[in-house]
Amino acid sequence: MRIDILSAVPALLEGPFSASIVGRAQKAGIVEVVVHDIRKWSTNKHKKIDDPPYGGEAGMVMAIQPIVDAIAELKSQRPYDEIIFLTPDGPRLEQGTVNQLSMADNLLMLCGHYKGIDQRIRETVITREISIGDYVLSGGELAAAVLADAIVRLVPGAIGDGASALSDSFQDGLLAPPVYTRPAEWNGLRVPEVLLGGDHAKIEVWKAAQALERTQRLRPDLLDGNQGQDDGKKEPDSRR
Ligand code: 6GU
Repeated sequence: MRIDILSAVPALLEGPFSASIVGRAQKAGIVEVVVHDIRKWSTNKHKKIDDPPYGGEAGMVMAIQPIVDAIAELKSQRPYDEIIFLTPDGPRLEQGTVNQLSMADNLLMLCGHYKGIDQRIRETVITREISIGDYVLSGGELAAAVLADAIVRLVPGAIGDGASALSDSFQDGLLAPPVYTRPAEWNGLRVPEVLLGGDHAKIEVWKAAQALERTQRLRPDLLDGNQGQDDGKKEPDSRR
C-alpha cells in the first residue's frame, strides 16, 4: 500500500510514521507513506497557498491552484482508490471505514488548513471526507497521522499477530474486554479467577460479557445502533 499525504506543514508528519508499527511496516516494504509539501506546487512568487474567501468572511481559504496541480500530478503517477480530505466538518471516522480503506492500494490524503478548501474541489476532486472527532485541530496533519496509523496496522503483515487486530475495540461494535498480566495477585488485587483456569470456552464467555458490560457503561451510544453517521459516502457529489 502507498499513502501520499499533501500537507502545508509537512514537519508535523515527520515523527509519526518512523517508529512502531507504521515504521516497521515501512521498513518491511509493506507500506510506503510519502509526505508532500503543498508549497512545492504554488506558482505564486511567495509560495502562497491561501486566498481570501468570497463573501467577506474572516480567515483564509486554501488556494485552489496548488491543491489542484498537486493532485493532478500525483494522480498521473498512480491510480488512487480514494482522495481523502481531512476536515473537521467531514463525517466522523469509524472503524468500518478504516477496515475498508486498509484494502486500498493507493490513498491520497489532503490535510485541511485555514477555513478549508473551495467547495467545488470538495465536490469534484475529493472522493471522501473524514473528521477524526468533534473538536478542532490546527490542521488536518494530526488527523491524517491518526487515519494512516489506523489503516496501516490492518494491512496484512503490519502486526506480527494478525489475529490481534480482530479483537480490537470496535471490530465487533463493542469495547474490548479488560486485560491482565503477571502477577496473579498485585497489591492485593487478584486477576479474575476464570482467566487463570485455562477453560477457553469459559474465558470466551467471560470476555464477551465484560465487553458488553463495559460498552453499556462507557459507550452506550455504540449499542444504540445509530452511530452510523460514517457511512463511507460523502455529500453530495462523489465524482472522482
Ligand atoms: Cl480532519 N482536521 C482538523 N483541522 N480538525 C479536526 C479534524 C480534522 N478532525 C477533527 N478535528
